[in-house]
Amino acid sequence: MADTATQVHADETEETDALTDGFHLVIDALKLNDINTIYNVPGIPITDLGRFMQASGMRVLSFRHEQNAGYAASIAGYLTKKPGVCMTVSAPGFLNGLTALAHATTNCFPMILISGSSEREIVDLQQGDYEEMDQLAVAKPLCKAAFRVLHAEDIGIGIARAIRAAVSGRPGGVYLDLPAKLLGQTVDAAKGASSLVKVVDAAPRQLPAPEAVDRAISVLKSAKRPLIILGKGAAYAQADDDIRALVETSGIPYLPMSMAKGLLPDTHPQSASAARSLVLQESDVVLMIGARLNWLLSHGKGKTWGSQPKAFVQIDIEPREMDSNVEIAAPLVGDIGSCVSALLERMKENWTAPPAEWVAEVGDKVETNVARMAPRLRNKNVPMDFHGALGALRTIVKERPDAILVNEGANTLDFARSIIDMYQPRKRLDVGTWGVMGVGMGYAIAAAVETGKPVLAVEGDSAFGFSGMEIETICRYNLPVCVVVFNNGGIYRGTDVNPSGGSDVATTVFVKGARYDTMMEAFGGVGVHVTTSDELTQAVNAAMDSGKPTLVNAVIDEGAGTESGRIGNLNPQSVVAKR
Ligand code: ADP
Ligand code: TZD
Ligand code: MG
Repeated sequence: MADTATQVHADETEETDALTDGFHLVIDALKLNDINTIYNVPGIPITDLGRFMQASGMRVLSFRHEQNAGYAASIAGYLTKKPGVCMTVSAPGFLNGLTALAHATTNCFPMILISGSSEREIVDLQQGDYEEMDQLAVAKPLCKAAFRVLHAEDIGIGIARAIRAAVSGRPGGVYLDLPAKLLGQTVDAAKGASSLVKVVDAAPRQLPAPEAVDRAISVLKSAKRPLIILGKGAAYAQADDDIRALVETSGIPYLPMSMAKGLLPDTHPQSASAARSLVLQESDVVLMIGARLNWLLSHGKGKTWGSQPKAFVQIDIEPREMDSNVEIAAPLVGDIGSCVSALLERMKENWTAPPAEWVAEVGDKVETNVARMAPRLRNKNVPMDFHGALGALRTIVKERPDAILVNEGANTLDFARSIIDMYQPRKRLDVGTWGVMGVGMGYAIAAAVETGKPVLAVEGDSAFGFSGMEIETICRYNLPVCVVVFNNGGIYRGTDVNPSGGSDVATTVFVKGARYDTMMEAFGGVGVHVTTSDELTQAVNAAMDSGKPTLVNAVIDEGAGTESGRIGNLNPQSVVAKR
């Protein structure tokens, strides 16, 4: 009897040894492609998938809300040029992750959202399955590509397609639908192994056409007042040395978009950041590198760009970006690394620096504006205003240039962007193309996880609220993140009053005297309450030295901000209300 039992058991083991399943094929396919970190929220049908991933040595970080896991994945993609992966449950979890997927697509970050889904047969007949939703159809308009895998043998191909779609050409978000049934499907192990695909050259170089390079060089040479604009595409491309060499060889003043700050140090003599209005208005030829002429650049026209006619040279991997808002005189379509090195080669042969009067005019303006700002940054007002508080943080970032700065809010964002100088590429992570609130804690977590560097998250009190619960995640994984909440008691300001005279507070106002620092303490992190810029400096330095999860509640003057920060002009106006 005993012998028979042993025999049966041995046969069974042999049989399962020869099998693999959907769970394990997903893991093997990701690992084969060097994807080893997953940002997720567990639940049916992906709980075991997460467990098996962790057991297989992958890093699986669990969040409190899928949107934050999704933002983490999106910025992991930006920082690493590999797709960041967010994993969610079906319908509601999927929808929670979808905002981040759309955000990744909008910002050109490579990301894959993997969601479990319910029984196809029931979903398609709309018979009311657990978390029923036709997720593939919902995802499609919001991402670059969307795939569903129905057979375990196709998992390798499905994941390969998702990776290639996310990182090739203009990067973006990809949705991958994995029905519950797929995960449990078994396949012969050898057959399963041979179905996996290692993606070769996932983001191939795209060389610019020689005649396009000639055209770009000739337009640049015609300039009397040239300008270079660096966007976050340039930072993403990781062609840092060549971009710096191009700027320096050309001698042209440059303007970094917010996430391109630090590609060259903001203190670089050619930086025109402090003379933004002047260079946009007065330039005659503008070389755009990985930046779009969208709302952030006033669509390349109108008052911001002055009356001076412009000729644009634009480097972008996406051909359809050309002429999207204004005529592009010299489109240079290709990957930034290849395009920049092609221009650089030609400049090394023969190049004349831009006219000295232009360079001097820009330099003088920068100097005047920097000098004008300096005393405001040293102010010791109590309560702190944005300048005093950010002046303190500016010094900290100068002393710790390899720390990563995460930044969101309205005034907290706009003032920090112009006040805090960045010194290294890809160190400033912010609200991006949509100006979205809620990226803060997801970004901070992924930045710490992907780079191992300390993170300073400078957050408006409203902005922080969108992802605030993730401070538990920060404490759970003991990440070196210091969150500074700029607590001005509301959205833009804490001083609005309810115009009806009713007992509700105004729509933009929060609880007075809120103590966000005590939230951090609830999870075992360090909470500090500060009211002066010296206390702020001390608290942040201590956090950065210790690497302990810290939240600094920085009290900011309730009345210091302005409506919508710097973009109040985008608010529609009511003629009727003004009558
Ligand atoms: P910003 O907001 O900083 O102005 P955008 O997000 O508007 O930047 O623009 C980034 C641009 O960079 C996009 O048009 C995108 O197609 C492009 N891009 C991203 N990666 C690359 C790359 N490796 N090579 C060329 N262009 C790229
Ligand atoms: N919801 C989302 C997802 N994104 C948004 N951008 C907004 C709402 C609208 N919004 C802004 O554009 S800024 C902001 C909101 C709600 C918050 C500003 O308040 P804050 O910053 O406390 O974060 P300041 O320093 O008080 O201006
Ligand atoms: Mg606020």
